[in-house]
Amino acid sequence: MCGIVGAVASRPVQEILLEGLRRLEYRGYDSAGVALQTEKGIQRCRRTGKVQALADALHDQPLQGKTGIAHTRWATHGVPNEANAHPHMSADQLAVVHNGIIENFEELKQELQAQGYEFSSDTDTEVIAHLLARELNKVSSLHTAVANIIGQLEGAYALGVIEKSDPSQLVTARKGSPLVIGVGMGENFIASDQLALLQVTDRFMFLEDGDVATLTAEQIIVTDINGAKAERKVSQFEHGVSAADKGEYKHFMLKEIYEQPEVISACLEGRISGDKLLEQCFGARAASIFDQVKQVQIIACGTSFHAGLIAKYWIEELVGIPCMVEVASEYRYRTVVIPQGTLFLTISQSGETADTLAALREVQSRVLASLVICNVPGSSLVRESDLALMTNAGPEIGVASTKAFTTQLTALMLTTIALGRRHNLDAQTEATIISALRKLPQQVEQALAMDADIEQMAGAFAEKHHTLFLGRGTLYPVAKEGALKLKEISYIHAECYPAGELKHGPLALVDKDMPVVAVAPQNDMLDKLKANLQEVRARGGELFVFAGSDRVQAEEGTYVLTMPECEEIMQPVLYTIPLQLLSYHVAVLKGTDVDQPRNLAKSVTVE
Ligand code: HGA
Repeated sequence: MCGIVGAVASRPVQEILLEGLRRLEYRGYDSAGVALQTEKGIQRCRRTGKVQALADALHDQPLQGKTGIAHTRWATHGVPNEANAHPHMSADQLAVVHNGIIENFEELKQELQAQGYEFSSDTDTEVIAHLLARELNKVSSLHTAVANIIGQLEGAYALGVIEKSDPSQLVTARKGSPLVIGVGMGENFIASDQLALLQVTDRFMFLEDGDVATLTAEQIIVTDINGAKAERKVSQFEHGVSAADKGEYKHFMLKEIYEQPEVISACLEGRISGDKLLEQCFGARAASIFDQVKQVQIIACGTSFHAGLIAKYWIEELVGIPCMVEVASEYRYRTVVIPQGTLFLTISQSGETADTLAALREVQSRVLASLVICNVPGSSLVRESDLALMTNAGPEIGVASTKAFTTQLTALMLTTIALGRRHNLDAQTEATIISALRKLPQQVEQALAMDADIEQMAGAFAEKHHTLFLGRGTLYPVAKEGALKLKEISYIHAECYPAGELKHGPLALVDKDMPVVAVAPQNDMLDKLKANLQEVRARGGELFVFAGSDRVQAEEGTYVLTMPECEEIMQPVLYTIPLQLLSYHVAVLKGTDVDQPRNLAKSVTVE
């Protein structure tokens, strides 16, 4: 996490940097800062809290400069205070912004302190500033100094550096943390993601691990990990600028919930034809890889992990091969046995999720092939996987993921079909699924029409401290995702159980103060689920049921909202919608910061 922006131009850049930070605030927001090359040398301004606090300070005392770097922080080393906020400086010579973690910073810090370098923060980042200052005693070019010191850094970094003797340049480098270069006309930029720069350019250059680049207003020079000059392709941003605006909506989260019919269509576009999947959408090598797949290992974190849990049901039922699902932070650190013919499937909105990326790197050479389901083209997971299927959800700004999840599910169903063709899935079943997928955007639209009823229902939750979510089958992970959403943005404790587990423990918690949310579609598990719901009612628990049939009746203490009709196979997508809306409205009633909930950040690029 953390967001970096930098600019080198022939016009003042303070406002460009601030706007970039506002657009990156989803990545971290405990403090923010800028450093600019001014007539008085490098000048810096930092504030704790949100970017607005920094903007207010700069409004009172603007910094005039045409080259600068800026940062919005999500602390990993050192508490979120002004001294730890970036940019970090070495005396008044240079300033650095950093996203990532320097694992060996303690050793480096001791060494530098012994040589007389004074530290003014508890961050790992500050060692980079002093290492550079020390290196600049030996070499005259900032580019060379950066290239020389990055070899000493263990861990992950994306850097932006300015140095006082040459105000016309900005040097950047990356390894393991995201960074793009925005290519302008007579001005150039850096940022942690493209969104931050859409105000100034729509052309981007992606750096590879170990690259160092020097930007001036007129040119960009890149060297690779070996110090050799490198060419990196410039590509055009694909989504409209409006994707980064809230429009008529009060929050990005609500906007993104409402975008789901459109983005699910976008995810299907060009990938299905008639009643068939166009398998080439996975890339030229896909067919020969899929032919050899004997099982699937899914690795993901958070919401993406829930998408993976649903895909497991699909793959085992429709493909008929084993599918394992595990959170990346566990998988990457344990001894894993990888059977032959394993397709390693990662799921990540940003494509930069540190644990998922590390897991991929850990096993890349031991698996048959890797496939990523991802929303950000050009991200690390996309670049490093053998195959990629983009979710095409467009930029997701709300920290709590919504449209990314439902498009992940759409993409996972496409993956299930591609694999299923080689195993259990016949043409007729494929046609049925494709037809269900085609109907999905409209059904999601109908689910969104439940909004007003759900808003009313939210009142029953706002004062509560605990909730329980229940589901069975593919709707169990959907209920888990519902519980995660509620805790993320409303800070209400939400647990989720497969409904059949209720009697094995959690039933002890149920009383009138613990609302129970259940997703109860019309399927052959309905009677079993209804029995579980009776167990709740018998203990005085209030039930809030999203039901797929009139066989779940509203009565005292049981509130029922009927879902639009939908093919059973795509129910996980549809039943996600009311749970997203429920969390949203509860959070709004509680007055929390919906788009930037406390303690969280969006693209989790640290361990
Ligand atoms: N380690 C640095 C940067 C943190 C970061 O990238 N977070 O996502 C710090 O703590 O300031």
